[in-house]
Amino acid sequence: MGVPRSHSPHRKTTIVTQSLRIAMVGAGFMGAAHSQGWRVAPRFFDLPARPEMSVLVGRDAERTRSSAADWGWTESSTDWRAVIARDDIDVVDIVTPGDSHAEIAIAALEAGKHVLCEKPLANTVEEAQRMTDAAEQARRHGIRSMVGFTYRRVPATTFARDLVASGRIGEVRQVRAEYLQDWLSDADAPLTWRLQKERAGSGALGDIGAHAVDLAEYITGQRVERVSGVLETLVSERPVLAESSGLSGSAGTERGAVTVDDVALFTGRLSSGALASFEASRFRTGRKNALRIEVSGSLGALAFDLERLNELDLYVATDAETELGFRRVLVTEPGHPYVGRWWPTGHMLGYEHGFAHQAKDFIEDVAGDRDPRPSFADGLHVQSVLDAVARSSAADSAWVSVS
Ligand code: SOE
Repeated sequence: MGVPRSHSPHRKTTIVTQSLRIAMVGAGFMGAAHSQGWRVAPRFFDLPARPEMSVLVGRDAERTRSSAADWGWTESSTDWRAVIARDDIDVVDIVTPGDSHAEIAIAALEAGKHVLCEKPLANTVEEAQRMTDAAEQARRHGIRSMVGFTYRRVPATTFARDLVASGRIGEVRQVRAEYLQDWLSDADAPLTWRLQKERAGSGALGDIGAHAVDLAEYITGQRVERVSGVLETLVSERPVLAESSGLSGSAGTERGAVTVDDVALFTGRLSSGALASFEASRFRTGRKNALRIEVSGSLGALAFDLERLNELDLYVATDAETELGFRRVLVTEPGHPYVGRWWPTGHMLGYEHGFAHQAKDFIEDVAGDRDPRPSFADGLHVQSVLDAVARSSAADSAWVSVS
């Protein structure tokens, strides 16, 4: 049983001398989330190097200056190339829309900077491949890279992965993974960059389906090898924005074409032969941010829902017959992944903690000369799954191999 601990989370012991000077490119919603991660991680975790939030890079000088001040960055800039060329920057964190990931990441790696890049890794397999090649090249010189599939770092999902790896639910037989949101169910929601193929690459498939694929692969330790799927755009025109930023903005009366999918439904075959079903939708009315996964095994099952992220439902098939049922495990014990450095048992964590855990793991790996995961190669694989789903949809849902 978890013993309530005293209210003393700051049990840090190490005196850190090395610092990692970070430049973050992109200043939208993900910029705020990553800033929170960099700022908080060294205050709660004993890190081998101290992250310094050096430069925030954005497109609009005034807005970037103001965000830098709000979020705790020392400087701001509108020129990512000039920032990447600086000797006093060690890490480049990329949180821009997908259409600029490849250019920025490759330039940063070639300049000898460690790179953290938001998901999905790129907009196309070709870009993701070039990024992975550049990462491999840089790795030979001790330069590290990682993709920001942050939900791997929610304590309950990390714990789920540990349980599957330890054999607790036996052989994985079936997986159901879905990421459901409803912010597009209003047909008058504006045409943001996330609805434009040339900027976002794809719609629900890449934005949130990528998380479902990564989480399913992470928790099961398997790869999706074949898929059959369908993509659909439910509202084909939306009000054009004066300037599109993130999920919202102010729209006028002019309407423009939505060029990405609103819903992606697909079936996948995992490396072991097990079946997995996936859904990514921004039209699931009432579901705000429901990344859910259920893994059914020969000895038990696991179920997680991001809307209840401190909980993991566990079913153990060897329980007494009269007591069988999913039990709700509150993943807030000091023995659970990441939790020990936070609050006393039962005191909840939230969305932003995943970004602190991501920053912590990245810093530990960079300072410890280890390859962080998920790697660019992992990101390339997810990109190949997304591409295979699009190819399958175009071929009347035929089964397609993930290349
Ligand atoms: C928008 O749909 C979004 O912010 C995604 O881009 C994120 O990756 C996901 O974590 C939450 O939803």
